[in-house]
Amino acid sequence: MSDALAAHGESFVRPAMTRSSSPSWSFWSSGVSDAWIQAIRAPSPRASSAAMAPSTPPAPTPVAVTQGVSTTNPTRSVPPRTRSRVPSVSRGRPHAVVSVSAMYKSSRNCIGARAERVLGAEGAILGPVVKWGVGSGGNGLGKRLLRRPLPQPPTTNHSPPPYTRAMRQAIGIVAAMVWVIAPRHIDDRAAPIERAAINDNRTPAGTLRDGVLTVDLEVREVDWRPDADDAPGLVVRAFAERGKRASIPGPLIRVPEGTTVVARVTNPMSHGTLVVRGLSTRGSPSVPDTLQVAAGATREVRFAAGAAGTYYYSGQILGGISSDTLSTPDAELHGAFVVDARGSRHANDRVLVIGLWTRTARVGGLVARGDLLRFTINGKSWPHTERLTYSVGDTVRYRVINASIAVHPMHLHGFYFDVNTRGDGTVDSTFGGATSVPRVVTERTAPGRTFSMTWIPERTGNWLFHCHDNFHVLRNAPLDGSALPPEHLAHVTNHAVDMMGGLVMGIEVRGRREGLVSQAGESARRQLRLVAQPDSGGSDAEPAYGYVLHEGTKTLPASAPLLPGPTIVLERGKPVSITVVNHLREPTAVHWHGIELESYYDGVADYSGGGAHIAKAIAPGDSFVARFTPPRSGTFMYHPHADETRQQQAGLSGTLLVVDSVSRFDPLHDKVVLLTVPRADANRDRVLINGSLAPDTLRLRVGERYRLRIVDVHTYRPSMIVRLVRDSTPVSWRALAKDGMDLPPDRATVRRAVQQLGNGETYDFELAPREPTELKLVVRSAVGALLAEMPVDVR
Ligand SMILES: [Cu+2]
Repeated sequence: MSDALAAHGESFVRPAMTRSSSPSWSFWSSGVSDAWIQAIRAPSPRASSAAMAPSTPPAPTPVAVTQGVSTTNPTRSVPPRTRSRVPSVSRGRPHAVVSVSAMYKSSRNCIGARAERVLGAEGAILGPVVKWGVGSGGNGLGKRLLRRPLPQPPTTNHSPPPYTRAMRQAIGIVAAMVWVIAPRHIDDRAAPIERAAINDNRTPAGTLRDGVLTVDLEVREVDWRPDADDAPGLVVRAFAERGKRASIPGPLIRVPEGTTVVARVTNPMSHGTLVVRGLSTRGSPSVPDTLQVAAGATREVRFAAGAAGTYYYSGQILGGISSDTLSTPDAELHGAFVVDARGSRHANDRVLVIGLWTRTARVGGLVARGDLLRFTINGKSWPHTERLTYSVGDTVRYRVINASIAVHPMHLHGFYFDVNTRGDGTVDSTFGGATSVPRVVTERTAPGRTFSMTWIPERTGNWLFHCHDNFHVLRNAPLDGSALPPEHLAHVTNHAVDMMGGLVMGIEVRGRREGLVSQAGESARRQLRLVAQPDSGGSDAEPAYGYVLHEGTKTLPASAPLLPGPTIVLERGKPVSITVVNHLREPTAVHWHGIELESYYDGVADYSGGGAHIAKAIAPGDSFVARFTPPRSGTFMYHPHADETRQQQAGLSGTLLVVDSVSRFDPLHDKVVLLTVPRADANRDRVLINGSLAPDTLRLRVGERYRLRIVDVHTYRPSMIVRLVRDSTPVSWRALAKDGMDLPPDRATVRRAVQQLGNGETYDFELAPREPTELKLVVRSAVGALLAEMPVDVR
């Protein structure tokens, strides 16, 4: 990982600091309506002029001419139906000049570049939005944003500021004028709105003829249902092919290498310039990237598709009118753009676009269940994401596009995958040829980045591909703003469905059953017992739990506090039975992260297994026997996959080591660095190393070789950076393994001791100190905040 990447997010303003300075944050988080927000805001000159703007589409204003772009006749390009969506006066209410959305959008301007710097900090959901809290969005989407209104605020004990009356009078006059000029605009809001199609990115848009793809795109307001089709939805803007339904994500542009693309883009909005990025030759960072389309105009762009790879295009409406402020109506204005190398396509090549819509924002990645946001993959949130089905032995290829403004460490259960390419939306680099391909179970992807991966499902059953930032796989409040019960009071019938949400893809592998794991008889298995139990301290909201490991007469840890979780050391190729005993007052389950095992033992409560043979959550007082035979030595982890955010914070996670020989395992030379979230006050800039805020000194001897195993099971903070420093300068270490997979020689290199970590990743490094010295292992956030320190003493 380059330093540039490692440093991304440095300019991010930590929401925790801005939270208290942003009054509107608390307004929104308490569900206050637009009207009340309006009442506390000063009217802006721009807003009034906008409110009086002509209701017919204005003539296109001059825009910067991009190479190869022509402007076509705007009157021809705006169909009557769309024109009737010109925002009415009642929608273009006065609003604040200071614009969050503008902030947000300028940061999102190029998802790949600036957004990553501004917003790519660990766990950052919406720094700027939280920071500013007010602003202008687009063409009057505000009041329609939620298909059902948020709960109304109390109105009795609140006096409107004096200007409110004058504002209302002004609005009334303008509304009357518009009524005379264009009455159909007034009742526009009552018109049914187009339901967005959910785009599974299997059908390319446009017409491909003689090496030329012609595609007509336009922006529309749509009714989007990221949850169930009949659940409350949102009004957002989406791309559409003209003459077809709009979709989220937008139409897929997918062409063979060598194709010329002719894209006509229409902005039917009455106000605001549509800025589109990504519709230019890919693979060449120097090509002009921005296409600006004035309100009411259509522009055409013609370009060579460029180098094979995974890309995307995105849009935003700049300078439009909106009464909505905190929501992100342009968050779904994006679509995949794939250039296939000749002859490279195959049946299981799928494009997965990650999106994030939010109305409420939370600090530092600590998303509350009640927050109004949606993490989506191809337009849907778990459990409504598409279920992918494969046969044993298939070759499966995903192209993952992070079109959201958050970092996502994407984790595949049960199997390793090859990372074939990594891109930034403009350039896609391939691994291959002289260098080996990273083989991992977790790939961290920053905002605006893309990657492609290949894997082969070798075992049947249900599997997951999901984000390992726990806060991105939470079930959030319904989009009508109604409340979910607190997790510890949630009445759950199926953990996988009731407790998870967001960035999760369900995978079913069918075919012949492989007896890989559980064939050994019970007597041939090593017997372990892992008890999940309450620890001292804790509360319902922030409980304290821990694991105790028993083997024969041995018990780990011997006494409270039960932190860190005991390191389980298994032997490669040796069958094991781990009886997980639940002494908690709530159901749990244990996922053996990174282990290649049978689905039934994979530990996703109420999901793992296949057909009718599904592993239930382990009820209080009950137990579950996990049987597997770890096929490779490496560094792994274990953690609950039932209410995982809360249970992991409570203390339920630990390191799982697989070694060549348990009897020869030498803890004096094999050192674990386990990073977890503190039990209480998890949003403070503190991270536990081996269960402690003041970890024990790591003692090394000159002339010996050590293996350092770094395990990241933090519940959020997907961009922590660990450094091993002398004074403040990183020393060197040799990379050995990632996610339990040994690195091939070309990757097992000596390098600066700096590593960016994503949740669900493990890294092994070799240290061979040559002289006595004092070192420190330092963990910092992406924005440089000190999270943890461990002294390293070399004698
Ligand atoms: Cu994520």
